[in-house]
This record gives sequence, structure tokens and C-alpha cells, in this order.
Amino acid sequence: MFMRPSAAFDSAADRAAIQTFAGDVEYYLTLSPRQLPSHYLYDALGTALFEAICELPWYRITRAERSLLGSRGREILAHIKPLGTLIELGPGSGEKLAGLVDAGAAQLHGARLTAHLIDVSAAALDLASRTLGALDANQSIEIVTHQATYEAGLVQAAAQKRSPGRTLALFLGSNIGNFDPPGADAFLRHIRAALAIGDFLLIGTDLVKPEAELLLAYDDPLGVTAAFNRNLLVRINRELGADFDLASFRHRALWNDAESRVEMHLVTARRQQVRIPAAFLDITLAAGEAIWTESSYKYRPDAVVRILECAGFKLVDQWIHDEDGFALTLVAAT
Ligand code: AVJ
Repeated sequence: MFMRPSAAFDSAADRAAIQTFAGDVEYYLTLSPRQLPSHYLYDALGTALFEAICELPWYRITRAERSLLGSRGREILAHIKPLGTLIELGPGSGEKLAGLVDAGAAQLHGARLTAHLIDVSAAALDLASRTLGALDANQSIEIVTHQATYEAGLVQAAAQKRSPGRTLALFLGSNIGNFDPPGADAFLRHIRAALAIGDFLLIGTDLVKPEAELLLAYDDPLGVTAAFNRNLLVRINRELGADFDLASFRHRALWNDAESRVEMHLVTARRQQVRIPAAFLDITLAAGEAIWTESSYKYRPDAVVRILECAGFKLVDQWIHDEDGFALTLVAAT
């Protein structure tokens, strides 16, 4: 039997992931309006494009958060005595956690820490472990990685807790913005369930700001965000054998004021029939029809506190980057 050369090397886990992807594509692309879950934006190329987005002058989330973690790291860690365990959901390159630990090093008094890193991507966990390991020359941080969904990883981290002292969970980068309000509430409750009373959560959220600034961040003049968005179709063509005509899709970002979110869509300029063999799906897109690929909810500072209070936390402190409209909020589990 003929196989793609690479297919012979696909692991059982890879094949299972492709099956899940195919099932999700089948389900979400036949909803009205048609949509795709945003976490599928992050294959290897999508992750690289997102990292490029973080360097764009118009996308300020990453820089604003890094700057707050650097300037307020000491203050943040001063609230948490004694810190024993860190849990980061989606550590990315590990650079933010490293920045916080570095900024607050004086607060830690050489205490032994355990850092649980949770991500579905083995590559991300690898990179984050190396970043933290490099910072921590004297090996005072024990790094435990969980290649798992956030929910499963939280359960594992809570079950493995052994360091005495407080736990600080981190959910940074405004990743909470991809959840709709019921999803955000459910997810914050998952985090709360993995913590004990008196443990902490530090969450980074992008704030509501003038529409023109939001649209520039999600529809940049270099077209990097457009490429990031369109890459989702590249991925479906490659992994599921589909035949989306990429050139006819335009990237559209819009501000939905009623829902307080930026939306990304892919809009086809012409009517097209698309076959997606691995999802057993044939669809016809009308000229001008859109596929909704992402929502990024934007919060007001008090709304961040409100959703956290609903999920079983109380406010400890909040730091706002005024110029870039970004908030870090520290809460304690009640
Ligand atoms: C990684 C989800 C925080 O919503 O701002 C960047 C992803 N999408 N540009 C965001 C993203 C378009 C990003 N998050």
C-alpha cells in the first residue's frame, strides 16, 4: 500500500490527534456561522507566526506583560509567603516565568520551589524547561512538565503537590481572552479547584481600548496576523487532505462591542466548494462567506476582578500598564 513518506512515522498519538482535529473540523465548520476552534492555530508554523506577532509594534500584550512582571515582580512575590509551588498554564518559551522569578529572586531567599509547566505541546514544554533551567543555575527550582490539556494538567499538578508553602498559579498572556464568558468562568473554577484556600492566581488580561488600536493589533500592516489566521486552512489542507483555495481568503478582524471581543474571520472572495476527505466533509462556501476562527475578549479592570470573585477568589492586588492597556491581577483562593 502506498503511504505518504511521513505517515510511516506518525505515532499512534499523532494519529489520534488528527482524528480529533478531523472531528472538530467536521463539527465546527458545519455550524452556522461556520467556525473553527482557535487552539488549532498553533501548529509549528502557527506558533512561530504567533511569536512573530508578539514582536510587532501594534501587538502590545506581550511587551506590556513582560514589563509589568519585571517592574512589579518583587511586589507580586512579596504577597506570597512562603512560596513553594508555581503552576503555569501554557508557559510558552518560559521567558515570563523566568522573568518573574528573576525579578523576585530577593523575595525567595533561595527557597526550594517546584514549578509545574502545563502545555499540550511537547516542544513548548521543552523550551520552557530549558529557559527556566538556564536561569536557575543553582538548581533551586524543580521543574515538572505535564504534556496535557490545562484541565488534566491542573489535576496532575494538584495531586503531585509536595512542597510546603503556598502555590501560585499563572495564566498569562491574556489567554483567558479566548474563552467566552461561560467558558472563562468554568475554566477559572478548574484553576480554583486545583488550589487550596490561601493559594494564589496571577492572571494577565488585555483591556478594552480604542477600537482603532485593537484592530491594528489584530490586522497588522505587515500581514503577519493574516498569515497566522490563513495558516489554519494550510493546516487543514495538509493534515486532512483538504483543498481550500488559500488565495481567495481574506483575513478580517472586527471589534464586537456588544460582546467586548475582537473576532478574526477568514472570508472567501468567491464561491467555492471544499473537500475535506479526512473529515468526510464537502462544503460549499458562498461568495463573501466567513469562517470565524478566534475571539479575543477584552476586559475592564473591575470586570476581571468580578469574574475571579465569581469563581472563588478575592482580590489581592492589580497592576495596570496604562499606556498599553493591560492588567495583571493577583487573587487568592477563598
Ligand atoms: C495568545 C490568545 C492571547 O488573542 O491576542 C494574536 C492570539 N490572535 N493575534 C490573542 C492572537 C491574533 C492571542 N492569545
